[in-house]
Amino acid sequence: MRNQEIARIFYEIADFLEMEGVQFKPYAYEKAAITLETLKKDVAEIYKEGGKKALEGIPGVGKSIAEKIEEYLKTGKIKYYQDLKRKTPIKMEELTAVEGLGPKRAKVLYQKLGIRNLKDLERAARTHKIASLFGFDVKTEKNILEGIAFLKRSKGRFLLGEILPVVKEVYEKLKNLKEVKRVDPAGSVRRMKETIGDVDFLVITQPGGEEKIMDFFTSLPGIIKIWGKGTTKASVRMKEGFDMDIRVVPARSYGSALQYFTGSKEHNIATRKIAMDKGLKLSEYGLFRGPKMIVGKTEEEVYKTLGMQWVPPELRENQGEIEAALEGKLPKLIDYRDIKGDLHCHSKWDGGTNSIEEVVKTAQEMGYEYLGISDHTKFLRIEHGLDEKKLSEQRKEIEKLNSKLKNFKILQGAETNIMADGSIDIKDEALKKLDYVIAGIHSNFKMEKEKMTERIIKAMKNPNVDIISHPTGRILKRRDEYQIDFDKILRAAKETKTILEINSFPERLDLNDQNIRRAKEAGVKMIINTDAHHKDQLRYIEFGIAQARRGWVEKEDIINTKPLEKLLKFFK
Ligand code: DGT
Ligand code: CA
Ligand code: CA
Repeated sequence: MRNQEIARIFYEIADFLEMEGVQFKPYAYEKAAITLETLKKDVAEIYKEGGKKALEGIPGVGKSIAEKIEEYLKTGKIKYYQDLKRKTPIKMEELTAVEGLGPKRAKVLYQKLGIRNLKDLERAARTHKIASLFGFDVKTEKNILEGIAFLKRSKGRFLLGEILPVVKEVYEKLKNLKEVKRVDPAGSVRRMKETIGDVDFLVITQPGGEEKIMDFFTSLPGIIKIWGKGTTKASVRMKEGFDMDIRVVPARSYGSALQYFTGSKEHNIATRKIAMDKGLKLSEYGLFRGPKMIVGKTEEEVYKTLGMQWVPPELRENQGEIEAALEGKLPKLIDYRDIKGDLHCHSKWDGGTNSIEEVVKTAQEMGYEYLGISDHTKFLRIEHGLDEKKLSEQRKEIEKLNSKLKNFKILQGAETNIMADGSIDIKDEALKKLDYVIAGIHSNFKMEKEKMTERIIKAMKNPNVDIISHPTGRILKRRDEYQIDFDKILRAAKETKTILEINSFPERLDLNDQNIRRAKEAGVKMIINTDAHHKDQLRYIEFGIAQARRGWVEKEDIINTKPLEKLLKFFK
């Protein structure tokens, strides 16, 4: 798939254009990038089948952008992009990865201080060259250094959302190979951890199939380096920057190998100790008594022989699951098919890509029973936020669509803004008319802990606010949580019957697994939403459900596992 590469370039073009102060065009490139990122079909394929015209048929792709895609597919380059880069030779992606540093500021830093990359930026900030520039101050300098430190901490890890699509593609290819009897992704991918270091595949082969599998794996498209290739093991680097390992293991050891390579290391140490206490030895080769192998073929029999329940991979972090499994008290986790609808989706009304009708169609294809449209509201002017009047116009469209739908209901919500003082940017009378109200923080992220906590609690006390979106504000690899007293937030959520969101967007996953578990223990209800800005992003729900499972959540804890009528009862 070339889609991701091209999307990345388009995001960068958007940044370069924004830097130049160009109007509208950056937005067009960004939109095309989002579409490409979520497109299930390979653009190269689309082009091969229908040429440039077919490319123009992709939503958000006009004539000029289609030409750029064509050029890239033919030559591997886009001249327009090369020219932009030549004009301002900075590492745009690297610099704008620093929280709070946008393209415009990057340009100023380049022009005034010659800053081209992260290294230059760090040096300039450390030697206090930035604070004295017009439009910057000591605080921005401090923020830049904090942003850089944050990037360094998360370096070398990749978002589950970036990795999983590649893993699924490779998995399908391996599965279809006639030499492959069974294949599974193991490691942190199987545990659905929010970020991934590397990908680990395990395979059982048909007799004599090892060589074929090694050859196939090391010649997958997208490989830029082969670290090693043996008879049963291989390791490669993908163009996206992450590594993939594969191991062929014998069928009789497959269960114990899968258990071992799924990890986590901490979970394994604990299971090995349990084996030892029983006079057994657990390894990737099997569960042994002395030299004799007792079991090893399946994970289930390995856990059973250890006197434990089989542990869902998402729980394997040695965070209490060992004890629970020994007592037969593991939670009955929410299932990947339990969600009945998504209540956080944006539409064309606030500048999203798709019409309400289009998003609804995807929701129906996913087997949902309802969908909530929750566009941004007026404070977010850059996001074309809706005001009271627009909301009531939107209501009419939704009612009209609903009258035509069978066995499906569109709800009207809104993702309103929690202002610095905790008030909401839409009048109460207008909020009352909505089916439900989401409130989230989209500004003033850096507030003192106490003030930030009070700000969110005040929003929860608003009798119209039902859901707090992305409650802690963290952005993976970019921004830490806001300073908040989460226990206090949980108590207030419980008291005010406010629902906390598990936002499924790969960069957010907010609440994260640990906060989800705390919320569950506090008896706070949650909702798993996607925050989709494009219809295909409704599929991100998988990542939110994975986090919920990692947070020990059961079906009962999540309100959008309920049918519509029961769901509505949770709103104030
Ligand atoms: P990652 O790749 O950093 O996201 O995390 P994992 O969990 O996939 O770790 P990785 O790829 O280093 O190893 C895969 C699994 O192999 C790991 O989850 C548990 C097992 N493993 C690796 N090293 C050790 C070890 O030193 N001791 C034990 N008991 N298990 C290990
Ligand atoms: Ca791994
Ligand atoms: Ca590995």
